[in-house]
Amino acid sequence: MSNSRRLFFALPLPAALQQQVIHWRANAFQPEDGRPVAAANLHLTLAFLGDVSTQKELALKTLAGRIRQTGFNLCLDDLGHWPRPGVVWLGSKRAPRALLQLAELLRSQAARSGCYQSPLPFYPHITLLRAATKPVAVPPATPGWRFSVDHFSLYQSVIEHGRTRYHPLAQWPLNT
Ligand code: 3AM
Repeated sequence: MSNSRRLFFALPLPAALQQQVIHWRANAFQPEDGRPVAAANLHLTLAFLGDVSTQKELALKTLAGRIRQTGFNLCLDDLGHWPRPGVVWLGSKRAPRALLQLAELLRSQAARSGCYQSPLPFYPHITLLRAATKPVAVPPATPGWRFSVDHFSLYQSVIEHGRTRYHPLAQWPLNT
């Protein structure tokens, strides 16, 4: 599809936290466990949109700009492995209600705009390793990082020199 971009809404991780996570990850996993996601690509997907036309992108941005949702603190105190998609992830034992509401809103706006949404339940997570299809010894705990979420972003997913890169296109504040 020409004039379309592969897009998704996500929560970015603060740059300092991205660095802390990759340094911890280097010790917490073995090289054969999976392919590490680049520090700058660490994010929490809220809604995957797929290939979106310029016109639909504009409409989705307008809808995103109308969202009035409170910010929240996110505690990254959970870890897991999904062998089927081959993902090792970082998450929250108790996802904040505001996070779930924000994702639900973005996903329903996307669905109403014709972006296919997976029927699988939304499980908020940050992908740490991909291609993790073999058993992985998941550490018993994370350092328990916490950060304050005060905006969400729209990203474009592109392949550059054979590597996936996520470019932030726009961001919207969450109410304090
Ligand atoms: O970082 P995670 O894994 O949570 O897995 C892709 C990534 O999320 C997901 O969108 C995010 C940015 O690429 N993704 C890719 N293709 C997808 C699809 N067809 C998808 N999510 C749902 N359906």
